[in-house]
Amino acid sequence: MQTPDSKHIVYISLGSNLGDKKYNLEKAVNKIAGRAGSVSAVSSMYETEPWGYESPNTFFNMVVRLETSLSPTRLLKSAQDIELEMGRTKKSIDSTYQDRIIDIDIILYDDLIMETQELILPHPHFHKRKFVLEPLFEIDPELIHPVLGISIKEILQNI
Ligand code: PH2
Ligand code: MG
Ligand code: MG
Repeated sequence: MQTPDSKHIVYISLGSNLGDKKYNLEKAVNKIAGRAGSVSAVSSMYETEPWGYESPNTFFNMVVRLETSLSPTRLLKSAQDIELEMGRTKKSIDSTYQDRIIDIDIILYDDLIMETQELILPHPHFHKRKFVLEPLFEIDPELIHPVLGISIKEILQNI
């Protein structure tokens, strides 16, 4: 049973490729910690090339582990609020990714598998993206992908 104080373990991926990128990541992590729960692990920041679209602006990416009592939907709303407060504008144009001040994505929420219009868990692309897998590996290499049934370490070895 889920009570209001149940703790859920969530992994969140953050990325920024505009402005003071490292500062943007730090600010977003502080905002998450201030309103969504307690941040129990933080990866290093990784400089990465834009994946899936062309841009001269490289990214900084990181992953944090969050312990939260928020539901997936509430947590998503909280992440979206933070993105907006930090000045995030367009998400994509004609389904092409855009440069951004901050992107906050829920990657895993316990071992929950769900799909609604607004949120798919686990994140449907993260197992293909080194910019998520590498920082996640740094925090929890043995973590099992709930759909693929293999660890982050194994996913990275096969990529
Ligand atoms: N996010 C994307 C698309 N491409 N590439 C990098 N390196 N880092 C990202 O965070 C990223 C991306 C969509 O959200
Ligand atoms: Mg994203
Ligand atoms: Mg996003």
